[in-house]
Amino acid sequence: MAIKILVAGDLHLGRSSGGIPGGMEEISTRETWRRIVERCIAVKADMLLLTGDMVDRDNRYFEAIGPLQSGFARLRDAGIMVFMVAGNHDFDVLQQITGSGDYDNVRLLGKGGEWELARFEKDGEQIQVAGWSFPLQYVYENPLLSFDRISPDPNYPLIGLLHCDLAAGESRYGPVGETDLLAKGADVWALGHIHKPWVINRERPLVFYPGSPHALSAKETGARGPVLLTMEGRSVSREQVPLSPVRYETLFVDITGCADESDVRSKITRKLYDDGLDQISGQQELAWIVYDIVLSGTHKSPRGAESWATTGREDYMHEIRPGTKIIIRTIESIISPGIESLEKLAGETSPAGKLAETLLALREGRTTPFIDSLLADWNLKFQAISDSPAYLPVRPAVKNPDISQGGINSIEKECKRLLGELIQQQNKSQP
Ligand SMILES: [Mn+2]
Repeated sequence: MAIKILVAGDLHLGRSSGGIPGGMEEISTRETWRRIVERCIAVKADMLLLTGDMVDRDNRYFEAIGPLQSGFARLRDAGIMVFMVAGNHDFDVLQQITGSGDYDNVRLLGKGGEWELARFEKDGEQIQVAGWSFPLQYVYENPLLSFDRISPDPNYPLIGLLHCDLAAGESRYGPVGETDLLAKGADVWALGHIHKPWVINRERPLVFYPGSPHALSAKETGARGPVLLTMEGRSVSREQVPLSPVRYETLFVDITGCADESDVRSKITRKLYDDGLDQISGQQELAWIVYDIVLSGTHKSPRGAESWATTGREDYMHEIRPGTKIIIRTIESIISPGIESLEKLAGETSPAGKLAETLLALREGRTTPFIDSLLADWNLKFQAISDSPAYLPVRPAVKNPDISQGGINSIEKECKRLLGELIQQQNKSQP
């Protein structure tokens, strides 16, 4: 008989999705916790595995504990086991909740940073769950170094539960390497900490981050939700269950050929509608789709086209079906002046000529002395900003940013913007 397991982590109870007007219950992570619990019951899951950071450190006492407890009680009444580990956000609070002894169906594994093994049995089938919890907010050492202190039975499937920072090099959030995980003899590693859903290894062992089940900010794009595992012996199938009430997306809108404001606006509206329909197919639970729009294509006045698009952005809200609304969070522009005008201009020695030459070179992947000097300048300034003490607390989140590509994108964007303005001024001064 198959064993059904729902896996979630990084819910950050106490937080809500950003960039959405009003403070509705449906955009808070409590709502997604409620949905996870109800889904466990609806699919008749045997167990729920939680991979840490279920509770947000900054908001824990007031908002998180009550919902977590009532969820545990619902699961207890439905006969569903919960195995969990603590992350860097909830290393102390999960222990307080489970320490009360009210929930004999809930096991916090690996308290105090000591690996712990639990057994689950159903109809004569057995699964082992090994877990390790954060003992403190920061852990600089690889938690797998002490894994060998437990002795799982090789005759039964083994699931490892761990909140850790994979492939990050040095980290204060439990750094581990992929090879460490592969070598431990587990059939599945369910991980927490990284918010992007990520499958590191597909075949035994299956190694994956379910990602944050509730999209918290515009950085967390795409479908979000817990992962449903079905285990038959040692064979595992995996399926994401998109339960997040919010989805963030970036949408490119090519405005080439748009003659006026109403053209640009209706192009955007149409694109939003088409994309919105794609997003909601199969996702009954979606209450909000939040778009970052990037205007692209060519226009003789890039600046003008951008301003047509951005006026009235704040008021845009479209109900694409009852209960699901679309809003625009930001509009950015990478519209460029038409290629014909670029080639013609590039021959001139004027400032516009210089910009056009630069844009053509960037488009063809070439570099010029001008681009090299801008890029060197950009790198210096970027370094100065990222080295500033103000960014110290967030620096671990910015891992190896592709600095030169960022510089090139910025240069391209600014060249387009400047050139657009120059052309517009020229057009105005012509009789
Ligand atoms: Mn974490």
